[in-house]
Amino acid sequence: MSGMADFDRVAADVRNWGRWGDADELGTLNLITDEKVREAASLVRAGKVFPLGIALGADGPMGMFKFRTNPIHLMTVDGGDATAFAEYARKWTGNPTAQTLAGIFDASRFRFNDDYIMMPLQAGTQWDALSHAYYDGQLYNGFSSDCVTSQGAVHCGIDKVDVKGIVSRGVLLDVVRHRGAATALDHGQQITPAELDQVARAQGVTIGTGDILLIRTGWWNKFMETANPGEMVAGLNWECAAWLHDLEVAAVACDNIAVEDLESGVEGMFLPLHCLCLRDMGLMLGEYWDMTALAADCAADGVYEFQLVAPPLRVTGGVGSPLNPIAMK
Ligand code: UVW
Repeated sequence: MSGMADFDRVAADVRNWGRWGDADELGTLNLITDEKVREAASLVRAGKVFPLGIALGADGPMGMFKFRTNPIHLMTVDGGDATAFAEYARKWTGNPTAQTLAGIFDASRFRFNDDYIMMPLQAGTQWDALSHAYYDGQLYNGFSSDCVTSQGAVHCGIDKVDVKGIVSRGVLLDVVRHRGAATALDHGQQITPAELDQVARAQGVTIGTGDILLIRTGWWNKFMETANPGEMVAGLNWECAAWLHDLEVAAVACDNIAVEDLESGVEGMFLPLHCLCLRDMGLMLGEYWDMTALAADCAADGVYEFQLVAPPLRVTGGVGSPLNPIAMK
């Protein structure tokens, strides 16, 4: 177990504050250059498309943290309304919504359905914005944490990264396959920088500046088997933050709940990798990315690089966003 002095030393080493200017809110996404985007596009060779987003619905993986529920999907107009309201306008008045629907259905053969989704922005496949986690009263680049209020994040919100897309070369590191695990990594043996280097070497893939790294732990596959949102599966240890910094990756995503292992590794600090990546490095974290089909294809053709298109929703002041990232080979 490391102590707070170790954490503070690493935090000082990896801190990117001021590197792209005092007003910067993009963080390591700055490492994605035009050339990187062109390189990523050149990786689409076979025409294969892999959506990485999980289904948004009541059966989702929320449950470990009681402050987050699974998405709630509600219909506001459906086939029942089409039947009920076709006659409504002739019989009843007094409900303007019903009158409007009745007017539409009565006037022509046109029918439609409408719906809502209500969900925490962290309830599915997501990006954590740079304002999602912090410590000591400061966000990435030194912005004061009180700029995030009930009205959203004035600085480092998910809307601030919109200009980047986000598109880059994606690289998958399949730790499940590397360890020969049946479904998911056993909890207890955290993923280390040395192991990630070994996985990359074994897969014959290099990691370059501006890449977005996808690391597979099998958490999602385990959850699909057990429906237990409290599944414990090994994640990245906190020292991976320095490794990500040295490799100059633009962002990192996992198929698990928090990217990092839920057993901290730093006495007195919960989710230290979150703090180092989001707050010190300005590096966004992706969680609950379903890499199953992509990993199977990479294992089959031996190609672990691809174009990754992963734009968040432009939620004004949001501290995260659901998305459906797409890998293309
Ligand atoms: C927290 O940081 C609390 O959660 P997440 O793992 O979703 O980023």
